[in-house]
Amino acid sequence: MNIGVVCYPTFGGSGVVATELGKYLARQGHKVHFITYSQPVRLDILEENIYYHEVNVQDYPLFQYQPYELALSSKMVRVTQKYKLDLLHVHYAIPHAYAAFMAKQILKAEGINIPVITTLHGTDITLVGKNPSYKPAVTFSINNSDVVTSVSESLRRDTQEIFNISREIKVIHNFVDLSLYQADDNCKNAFAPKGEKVITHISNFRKVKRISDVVAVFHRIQKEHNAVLLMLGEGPEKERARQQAQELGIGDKVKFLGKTSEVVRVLCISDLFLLPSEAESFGLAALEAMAAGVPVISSNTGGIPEVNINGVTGFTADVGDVDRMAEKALYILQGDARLYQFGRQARQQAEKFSLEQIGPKYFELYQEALGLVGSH
Ligand code: GMT
Repeated sequence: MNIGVVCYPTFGGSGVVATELGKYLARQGHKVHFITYSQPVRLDILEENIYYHEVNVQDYPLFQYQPYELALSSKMVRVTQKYKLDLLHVHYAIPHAYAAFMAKQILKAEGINIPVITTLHGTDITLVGKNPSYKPAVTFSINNSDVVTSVSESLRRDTQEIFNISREIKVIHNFVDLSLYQADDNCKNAFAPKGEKVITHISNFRKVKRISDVVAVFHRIQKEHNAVLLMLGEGPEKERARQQAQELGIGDKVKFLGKTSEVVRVLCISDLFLLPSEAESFGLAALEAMAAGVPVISSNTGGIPEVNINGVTGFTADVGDVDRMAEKALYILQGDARLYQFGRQARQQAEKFSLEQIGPKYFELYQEALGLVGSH
């Protein structure tokens, strides 16, 4: 199959899912064409069957905002024609599903009928998509995709509640490549030379992640345990978090590692993962931590409870309830046996979301989508 993939190329979860799925399909022998404005961070363009097409937006002084959707649609049209794509799979509705609809119409006028699969990821629905400035266009592009998937049951429900949706939404949970996650004790010395407990958080440091709760929970943890907090990622709330840590007198214990490519290694040396988000359709970072055998303390919002099972793989608490989060973190950290047990259960839960189990579901969907429009 020749597959076109549109996604955000950044560190965000939707881009990671799109890239890992594309790499998996390429390993199965399909030709996978990524169409994005820069090379996706986890994409190795030297891998077999992987192609990368950059979307270039013309800078013109008349435009206050450059028309990215137009450039993206045009690129989708050209790549589909040149490489005889069988389908377009777009991740994150805004503006990808909208641009894909336009590309589909342009191609239709040329006699090419290509199915569009839209995967909804989270804030494209729960935060940005429902804003009145985007809502009609998002509703239209979801309803006019050939197949729509969401990454959790919770996101499916939210989509149906927020928008006037006339089509089925299939849930395909996010996945993780379990083979990448192996314990790496050697590397632990670098961050925890005195045997400190390693507490980790990974995100794009947006408000929705409630970064100040991460610091507040860690503040309570480190009163009882010799511990460090590793903060991975970049974003608008990072400096505020640094300041908060300084004010609490724990600046030396909170380490900001930025956009590191060593996510897997850091997770493999972690003892506990914190994800206190305000909204979270799935929580891919939590799943990745669990794959590394790391228990998760999280909020119970959105799709997180579909991943982090309260009392089994870690604990969940109401958004903002840092007292309970800290109390449960301390409970897990109380003794190696308990930490090990939660870690093992976390890994077992992650195994239900393996690439081998979830990857084929997308392929089945592609075949279904091709049947829907009839191959060309
Ligand atoms: O929706 C976003 O905030 C961006 C998106 C991303 O690109 O990181 O994150 C969402 O998609 C991830 C992958 O499916 C999910 O694991 C995240 O839970 C989800 N983020 C939110 O819902 C806040």
